[in-house]
Amino acid sequence: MEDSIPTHPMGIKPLGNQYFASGPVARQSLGSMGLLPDEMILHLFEYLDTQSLRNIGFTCRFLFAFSHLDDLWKTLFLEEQSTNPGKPCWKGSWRSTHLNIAPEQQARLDCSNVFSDVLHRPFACVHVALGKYSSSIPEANDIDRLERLSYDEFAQSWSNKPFILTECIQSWPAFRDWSIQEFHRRYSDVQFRAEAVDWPFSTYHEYMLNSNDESPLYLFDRGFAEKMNIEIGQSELSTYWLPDCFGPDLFELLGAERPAHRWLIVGPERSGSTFHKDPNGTSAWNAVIQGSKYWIMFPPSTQVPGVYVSEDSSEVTSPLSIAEWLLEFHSEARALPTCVEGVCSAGEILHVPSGWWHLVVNLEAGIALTQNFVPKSHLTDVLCFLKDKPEQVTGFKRGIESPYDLFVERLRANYPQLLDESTEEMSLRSQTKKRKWDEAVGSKNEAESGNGGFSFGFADEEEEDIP
Ligand SMILES: O=C(O)CCC(=O)C(=O)O
Ligand SMILES: [Fe+2]
Repeated sequence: MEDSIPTHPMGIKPLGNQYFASGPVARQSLGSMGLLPDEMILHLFEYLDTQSLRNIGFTCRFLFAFSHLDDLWKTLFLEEQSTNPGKPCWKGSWRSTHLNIAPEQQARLDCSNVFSDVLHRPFACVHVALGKYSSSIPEANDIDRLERLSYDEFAQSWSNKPFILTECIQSWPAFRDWSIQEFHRRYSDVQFRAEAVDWPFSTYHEYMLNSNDESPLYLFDRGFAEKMNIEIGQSELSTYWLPDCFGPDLFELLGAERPAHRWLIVGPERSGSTFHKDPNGTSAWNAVIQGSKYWIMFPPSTQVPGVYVSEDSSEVTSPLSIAEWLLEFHSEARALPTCVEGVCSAGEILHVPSGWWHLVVNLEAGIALTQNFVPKSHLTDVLCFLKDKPEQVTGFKRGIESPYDLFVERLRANYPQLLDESTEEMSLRSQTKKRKWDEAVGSKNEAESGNGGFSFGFADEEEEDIP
C-alpha cells in the first residue's frame, strides 16, 4: 500500500519509518506529554478550542504536526457554523477555512522527523486506490444486471435481491440535463445540505475541486425538489419519475406525514456512505446521473466484518472510514458467501432490498438520486419495524406519536386485505421468534402446552406498552 502513497505535504512519516531514522526524532522534545500515546494526544486535542489548538501547535514540532490534523479543524468549523452560520469561503483545508487565512499565509515547518501512524494514516487513506476494490469482482458476488424489469417480475422474484437496471432512467430529463457543471451554472446560490452545514452550491463546488479529506463532506439534500423548483412524477414537466417496476409505494398512503424519503446526492471521488441499513425497514433505489459508485452489500442477518451492532441493533458502529474499512476488512468480507458487489454507472439504477447492509463509495465525482419506498412484498418488514422498534423509527415529523398506528389506519382504509395478510404474517413471525426463544432458554414444554395463543396475546400487549 505504501508504494502508491506520495510524500506527506508536511513530511510526516508512518511510525515504522522511525526504525530507519538517523537524527533526533521530533517526539523526543514532547516533554512530559511524551508519556501519552499518539491516540491519547489526539483525543485530548479534540477538547481544545480554536485558540488553544492554534497555540499548542507553536510549542514544538511534534505538536505542530498534531495541531494541523485537518479533521480537528473540521469539527471546530462545523461547531461554529452550527451557532453562527455565515457564508463560508472554502480555502482548500478546514484549518484555512475556519481561520480564514489563505493557504500561502500559513506557517510551514518541515515535519520529516515526525513519525506517527495517527497522523499519517488519514493521509494514506486519501490515496487508497479505489479501483483495486471495485475491479476483479468474483463472478459469484457480481450483482445481477437487467435491462428492464416488470412489476410482476419484481414482486415475484426480485424484491429480496439487489440488482442494477441498465435501461430505466435514460429518458429522465435529469439524466439528460444534469451535471456538476450545470448545477454550478444554475444553482450556485442555492443552499444545499451537506452533512451538518447548508452551503451554496458554489461553495460545495469549490470544496469538491480543492479538498483532500479522508471522508469527504457529502451533499445529501432532501429538500432539493423545492430548492431547485423541479417537478417529480408523471407530468410533462417532470425532471424525473419513479420507475414502474417497484410498484406502488405504500408509504405514499401517509401523504404529507410520510418520513423523509428522497434525496439528491452529490460528492467527490471517495465520498460515500459507510455500512448501514436503510431506515424503518424500507427498500430503496439509487440512480446514478453522473459518475459511478461501487456497492458492497450483505443480506439482513449477515455479521459484516468490521461493523459492530449493539444487541438490540439500535446502534451501528462503523468507526472506520470507508477507506479504512476497505483496507482492513474488504478481502475478508468479499470472501463471505453472502457478499454481493458491483459498480453502478451513470444511467443505471440500483435496488437495495429492505434490511440489506450496504457500503457505497463514489469512484468519480458525481450526482445521484435516491428514494426509499415500501413495496407490498416488504410491508410486513416495515410494519414489524414500526411496531417492534419504535425507538429506532426515524424521519417522521415530531408530532406523529405512533407511526405504526398511523400506517395501519391508512392501510386499513386503502388496502384492508393486504393489511390482514400482513398482520397474520406478523403473528406467525412473532410465534416463530417466541418458539426459538423458548427453545433457547429451555422452556420448550410451556410453549408447546397449548398456551401458544395466550402467550401471543400477552406478548403483543407487552409490546404495545413500549412508548
Ligand atoms: O452514497 C450513496 O449513494 C448511497 C446512499 C444510501 O445508501 C442511502 O441514501 O441510504
Ligand atoms: Fe442506504
